[in-house]
Amino acid sequence: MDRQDENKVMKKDLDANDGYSRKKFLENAGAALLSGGFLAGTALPFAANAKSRETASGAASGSMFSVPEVKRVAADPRDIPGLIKRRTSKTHEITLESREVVAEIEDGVKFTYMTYGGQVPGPMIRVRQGDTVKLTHKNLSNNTMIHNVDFHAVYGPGGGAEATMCPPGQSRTMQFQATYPGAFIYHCAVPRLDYHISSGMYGLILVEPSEGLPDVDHEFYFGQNEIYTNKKAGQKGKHKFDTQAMKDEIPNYVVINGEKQAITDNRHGALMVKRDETARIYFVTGGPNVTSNFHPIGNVWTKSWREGAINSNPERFVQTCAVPPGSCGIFEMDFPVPGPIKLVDHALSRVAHKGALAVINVEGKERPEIFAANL
Ligand SMILES: [Cu+2]
Repeated sequence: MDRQDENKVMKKDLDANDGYSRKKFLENAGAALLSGGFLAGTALPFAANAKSRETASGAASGSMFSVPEVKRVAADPRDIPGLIKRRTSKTHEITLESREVVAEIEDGVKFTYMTYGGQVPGPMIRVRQGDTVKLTHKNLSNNTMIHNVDFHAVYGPGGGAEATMCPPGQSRTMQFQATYPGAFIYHCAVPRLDYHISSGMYGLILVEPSEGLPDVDHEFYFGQNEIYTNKKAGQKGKHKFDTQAMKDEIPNYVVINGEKQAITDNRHGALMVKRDETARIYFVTGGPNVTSNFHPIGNVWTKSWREGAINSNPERFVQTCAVPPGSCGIFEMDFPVPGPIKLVDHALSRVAHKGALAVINVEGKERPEIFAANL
């Protein structure tokens, strides 16, 4: 693998400094967004927050705010930092940007996503057990809401939620040591956290064991969340978030990497591997409410670390692994025969009707002693 053993600086091209100050934001979006509840860590009345959000959304359609429209929020499963070969500790300086963007869930269906780094799931962060992370959360100035980050890899209040909370146009920095290994979710944890996570604000941090991980031919990164919108799945136009549907836990989309069938030939393209290669998959379920039953159709998880608990012995030859909201899984696969492998949530209505599908195409010669068709 030629990928670098470093986390990229997770700041992309969008220029945060559009001259829109926090003061203006407060004047226009309503100071309720920052009322004592948030920063004091007590529960903010949801009604008050919802009101301020409506104000903010209203402003978003005017000239003051410009939540940008982007072509894609689906994270590229291959776009992750490479294996850590280093056997000493280091300090990482990592910036996570909160970005609100409008994008399509499927063709013709627009939705206002909330993301880290403009992608769902957010950028995969990779460190070694014992490393220190200086983490800056930057809330872009053209966003409409307050955001933060709660890392399950952190010993500390709220996983850093309070320490990273800030309104649009501001950033905050915290530092933590990654003391225990595994794959862990990070997610937004403001009072309406379910709404923010459903809209895309979650990702995965991998803390490699201090001795490292074995080489594989490919590593892929996926995240699952469910989306609740106010129109039928597939109905063209702009969909708004449906809070009641979320409370009832009845999503109209369940997606892997943010969009319906994002990583398939129907949308951004399937992944390609060669016969006899190996792959390791890092999987995070954002939820906020729905457990993934992660299964590779036409294959099996040769090794499965439930909950991403990489220091445990893996289970072998697991068909379907539950990955609950707020957790992760690490899986390894072999590809002994050619053909498509469909990665699904095996609660299959979510595949047939709601979008939970990704595809790995295996290229190579048939191996009829293992599988033969048309006999
Ligand atoms: Cu948020």
